[in-house]
Amino acid sequence: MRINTEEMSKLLKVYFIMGSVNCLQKPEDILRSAINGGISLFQFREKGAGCLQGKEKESLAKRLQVICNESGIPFIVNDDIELALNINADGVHIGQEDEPADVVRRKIGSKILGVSVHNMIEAEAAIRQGADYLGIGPIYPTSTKDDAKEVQGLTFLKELRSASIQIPVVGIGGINANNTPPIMDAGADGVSVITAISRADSPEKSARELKEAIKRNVH
Ligand code: TZP
Ligand code: MG
Repeated sequence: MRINTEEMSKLLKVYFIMGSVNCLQKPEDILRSAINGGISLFQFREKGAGCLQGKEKESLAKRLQVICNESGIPFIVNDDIELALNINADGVHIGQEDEPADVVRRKIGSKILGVSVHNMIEAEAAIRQGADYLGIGPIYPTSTKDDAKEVQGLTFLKELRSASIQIPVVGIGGINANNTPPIMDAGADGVSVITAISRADSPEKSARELKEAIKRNVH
């Protein structure tokens, strides 16, 4: 059975995304610490210069998946549908450069499907094709993604909500606890972060601060 909107919305509150290249400490330690701090969802995103490939990538994915499973945190895989199916991940997140959402939906059955979108046409297509949630960004400047699109601020998020599109939505790009409130006010269900947690001195503290910021701004 597909996840319902309410459950999806809850999972998006503090959505931590990480791959080995984002880490200053051991990925397993960062993930455990982030879980202790209260993240609600995890995405394995093994991308960028020097990222792991093949068996090494799969092995890290499995190690992180075990940690998520122990704590009941759903484990999402970025882009790599084959890996997600091989290890029986809880879902996948795709962008506009990946296979179309309806093709991915057929491959993954009822697993969670997230799609990055940047305008109304992409958003409407993703919803029609079976997305469970949308990722919107970069909201703020980020240096984590080399090929990130232009910073869009909150304009598109607000446009989506004023068009009465109710699908769960998460903001991404340059987000931390301090700049979270306007994103929630604009109608997001939660925030997704890489650097704010993966490169924090204490991923646990950083995750907790994000969780507190969300709690104060839930509508
Ligand atoms: N997509 C848009 S911005 C971004 C992705 C994957 C990177 C977000 O990373 P950070 O470090 O939280 O800015
Ligand atoms: Mg992609």
